[in-house]
Amino acid sequence: MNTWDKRDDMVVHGTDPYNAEAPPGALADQIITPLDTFYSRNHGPVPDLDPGSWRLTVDGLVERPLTLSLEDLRSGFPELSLVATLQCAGNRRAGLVEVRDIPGEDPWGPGATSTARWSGVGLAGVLARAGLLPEAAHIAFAAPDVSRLADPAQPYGGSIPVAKAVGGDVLLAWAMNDRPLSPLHGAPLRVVVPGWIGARSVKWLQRVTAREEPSDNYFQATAYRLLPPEADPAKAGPGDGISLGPVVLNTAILSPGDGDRLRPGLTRITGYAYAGDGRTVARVDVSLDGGDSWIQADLGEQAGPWAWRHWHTTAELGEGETVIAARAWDSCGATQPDSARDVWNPKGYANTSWSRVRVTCAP
Ligand code: MTE
Ligand code: MO
Repeated sequence: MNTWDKRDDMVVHGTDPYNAEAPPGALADQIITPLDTFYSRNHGPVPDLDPGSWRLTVDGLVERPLTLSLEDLRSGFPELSLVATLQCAGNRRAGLVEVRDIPGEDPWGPGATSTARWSGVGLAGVLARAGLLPEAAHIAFAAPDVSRLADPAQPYGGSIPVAKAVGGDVLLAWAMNDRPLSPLHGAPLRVVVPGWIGARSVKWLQRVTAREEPSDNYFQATAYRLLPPEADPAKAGPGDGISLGPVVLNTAILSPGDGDRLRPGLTRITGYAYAGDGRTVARVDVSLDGGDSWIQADLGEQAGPWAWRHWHTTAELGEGETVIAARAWDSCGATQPDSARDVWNPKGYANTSWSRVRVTCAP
């Protein structure tokens, strides 16, 4: 265990701020990710907030602005729990970096996604108590942590449309896997926006503001946007590119690992797939011949509408090198592009191309 109570074999992309993911095999075969294995993505130092004096402000386009303590939230609203996957928009960026370098962004593997059972209160109930005015179209979240990697330094925040905020199972969570939320994961209270990119699940939540427009926070207006391939991200300003919201269908092979040396013969192949808001994983295909032919994987349990789905199959691997590829299909019939070239973008978000691992079999 290290400072943040994470397993010792975490792939650490940075310590200040702390950014780390579990090795792929550690995510295999379990729907709920243990706390010590759950990835963490931070843009600034982790704030140390005193839960006793902490308050949540609810303001903006509401009839009754609110100031709520943790106790007010616990006693004033029903406690809700749900299993939800968080997926960083930068998950699998390493595959994009292989196409063309992405300076200034960490090369995350397939572990920038994890699943927890979250408990807290529904955002919808809190907004109902405040009384949303008819002009309210977006709900903005603000936190105290400041990113010094942006120039000038930027506080963290983001927003979601009102329809998702009131109808999308959005939680204000104080517990993760039935344990009090840790400082690293957003204590005392964080947003969990199921089915949306992790960036919208704002940690260390201090303010919820109803607005006509999306948040003008840097991380909503400028970062987490998909720019065209030729754009210079250093010159991108507020509103440029496509704002990322609902997660795009994705999958990753978790076992065997890339570069593994195996014995020839029947080999178990496992992974996860995740479809994001409004869709479910309908099918996962695995290929050993570059996509000329496909085996349908067995899908594991669907733990509610907001959880990833694990899958597995067995395939006969011959001697020598094999590239195993996997692609998922969602309930809309959409699937994933073959190549990372097809989706390369200057900030390295949403690498949804086929997952591939290269293994070598020798007797
Ligand atoms: N909230 C704050 N206040 N500061 C942050 O840096 N990172 C976001 C989101 N919420 C972030 C934040 C991003 S990009 C992701 S992917 C998730 O938190 C990661 O949550 P985790 O660290 O609990 O895994
Ligand atoms: Mo993220």
